[in-house]
Amino acid sequence: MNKQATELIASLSRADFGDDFRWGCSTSSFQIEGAVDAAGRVPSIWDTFCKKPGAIRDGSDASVACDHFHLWPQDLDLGQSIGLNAYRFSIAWPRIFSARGAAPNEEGLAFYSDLVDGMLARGIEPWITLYHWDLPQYLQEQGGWTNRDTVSAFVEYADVVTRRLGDRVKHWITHNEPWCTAMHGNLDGMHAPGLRDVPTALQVCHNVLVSHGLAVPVIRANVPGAQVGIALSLHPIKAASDAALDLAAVERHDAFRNRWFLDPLYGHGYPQAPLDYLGTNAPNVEAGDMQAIAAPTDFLGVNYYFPEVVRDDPDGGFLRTSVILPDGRERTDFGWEVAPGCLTELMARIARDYRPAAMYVTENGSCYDDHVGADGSIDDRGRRDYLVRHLAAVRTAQQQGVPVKGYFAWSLLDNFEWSEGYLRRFGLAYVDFDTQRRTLKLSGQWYRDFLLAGH
Ligand code: IFM
Repeated sequence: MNKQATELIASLSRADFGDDFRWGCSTSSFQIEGAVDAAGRVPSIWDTFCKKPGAIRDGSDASVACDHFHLWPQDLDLGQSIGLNAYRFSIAWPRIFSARGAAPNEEGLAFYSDLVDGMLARGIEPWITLYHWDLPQYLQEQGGWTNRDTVSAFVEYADVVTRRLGDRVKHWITHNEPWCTAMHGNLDGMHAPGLRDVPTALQVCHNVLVSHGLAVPVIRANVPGAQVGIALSLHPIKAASDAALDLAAVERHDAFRNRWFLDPLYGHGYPQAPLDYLGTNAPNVEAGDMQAIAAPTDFLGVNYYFPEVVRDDPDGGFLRTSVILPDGRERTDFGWEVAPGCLTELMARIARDYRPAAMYVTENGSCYDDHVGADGSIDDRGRRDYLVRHLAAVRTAQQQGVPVKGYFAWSLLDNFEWSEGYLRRFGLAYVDFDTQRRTLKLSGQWYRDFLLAGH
């Protein structure tokens, strides 16, 4: 057991975080729902991508996943048993609109309406993400996020969903991790739709941000008392060495990885340096776009997993940087560095540079290769320690005056981890994908005991 974690377990208390702190878990529609053909759902870009040979490492797809579409009552019971007071999930756009211009699908809306009622009945506050990567395939066929009509389609989708659920759901996240939507989807091809093209990736990124900005006032108009935000994947960037070239590489990498999103969202426009070296690859920005992107929000969602270490590299793409994996660092079984202090540092920096009214850790979690013991238990103390240490990092940020008001662990359940298929487990509950049995791991039991003890 990690010595630091042992000491933290003894000293950390839920009460320290304040009475109105949100204690949650996060999930996303495509990763858990399954039932891809049920109740009028049409294919998403991820259903298509999964069919591409070699796209998913274990050759799997999410047609069943955790079968949450059918098993949601027991999943909400699980969340309630852990003591969650909030739960972040996403809506599958292909369940709501079956074609461009079609009427909203009542069966899809009813599914989410029942899910929301199920949360409220269990004392769990629903937090909705509108876009967690499952774009309807019919929109990709007209150019996906490169087509401005997809921006309009998103705003219409946000309008319909918030009209229907806004009487009960007050917390709305427009997009999850636009960096991944744009760059994994269109630059490195790791995610759907699997493209590798710099201008496409940059235009997707811009249009996604515009769609966020245009949706914000629509959500506010439909939802009395709405709290609206966006969830960004953010990484503190560290230099591979003290060499001046590597320090400059940090600036370039950070400007694109983090500031490319934070700066325009908080009204500063895109950082100039990346615009300069992007040259003709820079996105087409229409009049009014930057004002739209800077629509005031109520909170920032911070998805934090690990820092990145970079070095100067003339062959390292348009950023001329390479991400390296230094030896001797503590890592999860996915190879991601474990660096809780970087979460404190990241939130303090955001508070200082952008002054969001509130911040929530909307995702944080770890992937370890779990083993089911002879007695059926899962002793995932690596994940438990990761959780404890990152909660302590959040508390430290709070003590420094950072307005962090909630923590959502990724994830409630093991699920479909995108291009890794089912090879990577992040859940606080273990899912046996043959039987769909859920078993709370040691980490989930610790979270439960921590939450219930302080209540
Ligand atoms: O599973 C993903 C999630 O969908 C988005 N954020 C990172 C998680 C772990 O990779």
